[in-house]
Amino acid sequence: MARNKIALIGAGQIGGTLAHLAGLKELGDIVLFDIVDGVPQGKALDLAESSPVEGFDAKLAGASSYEAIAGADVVIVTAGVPRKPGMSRDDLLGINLKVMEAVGAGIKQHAPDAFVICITNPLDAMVWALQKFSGLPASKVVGMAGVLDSARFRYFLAEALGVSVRDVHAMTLGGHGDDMVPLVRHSTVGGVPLPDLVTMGWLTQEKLDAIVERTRKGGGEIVALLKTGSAFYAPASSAIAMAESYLKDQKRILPCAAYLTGQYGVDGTYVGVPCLIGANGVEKIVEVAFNDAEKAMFAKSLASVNGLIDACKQIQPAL
Ligand code: TXD
Repeated sequence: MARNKIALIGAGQIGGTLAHLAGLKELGDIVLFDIVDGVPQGKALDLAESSPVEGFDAKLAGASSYEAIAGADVVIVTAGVPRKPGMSRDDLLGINLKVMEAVGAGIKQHAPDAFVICITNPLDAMVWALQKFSGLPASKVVGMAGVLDSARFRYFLAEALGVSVRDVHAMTLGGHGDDMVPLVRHSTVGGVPLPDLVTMGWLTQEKLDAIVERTRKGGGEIVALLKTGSAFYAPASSAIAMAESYLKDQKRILPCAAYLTGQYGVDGTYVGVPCLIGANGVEKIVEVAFNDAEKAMFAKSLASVNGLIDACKQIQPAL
């Protein structure tokens, strides 16, 4: 059986890390595409030269033309400009919307059967625009944010409690912004919900509140430390988990920005919700029962996403 093909649009910090992980995990042959000539070719060659040492078989190629992504099974999009210190995700909107238009056209023409994962910020608006520009079915176009935000939440909890990250399950839904929705009641350590851990004295309410707040601001914390650019290792790992669930039909339930058609009382918007990812793309959207406080947080986050989508429509009335 022929190997799968993974096309990475954008060969920057995340794109390069995606290629590295996809190679190490032998997910398929890899094409790195970027508008900056030389960078995708250089990264592809460097990674290919690591393959004999690491012991993985994959063809790696760099490209500056969309023909190279032809027939891709998975396309992961990081093309665009990342945040700089002091810059909000929304500042990126105008620049990256134009990038999505070009990328959407490239995917439509050369990889219309692919499962497309968008990472470019502002995430929820960019994945919405990419689906429109590409014309692919909404079940095949998802955004990566929830896996990353949940991973940050999980890591902070594991660190605070001194337990393995493997035993911490946590979920962050809503838009990928500072008003994202970390779901405390639905997150567990060793199967025990977080509020019960507070009752049991494992964690104080203050510490839990601080972790929730740190999770919301997790992206900014890294931006402030790095000073140039934003997080890339954990974002790449997160998108690879989504790609792997699709390619191997794992049917994992992962929080992704997905197109809602009535679920959660929302229609026609992309926002972070738990999705079952299998060979058909988003096969199911899980509707978590919210209490009033969670409903209010989700509504606030959704309003921010809708604001960004409206801003896209202003810039591009055709959308
Ligand atoms: O959770 C999440 N979704 C995110 C999103 C977490 C972290 C970072 N997030 C966003 O991902 C970030 O705000 C950016 O919008 C993207 C990519 O981040 P990365 O750190 O990889 O940015 P780089 O290193 O600047 O890489 C972007 C590449 C760069 O090489 C550009 O030359 C290229 O994109 N680029 C393009 N490639 C193809 N086509 C076009 N038009 C294009 N424009 C720029």
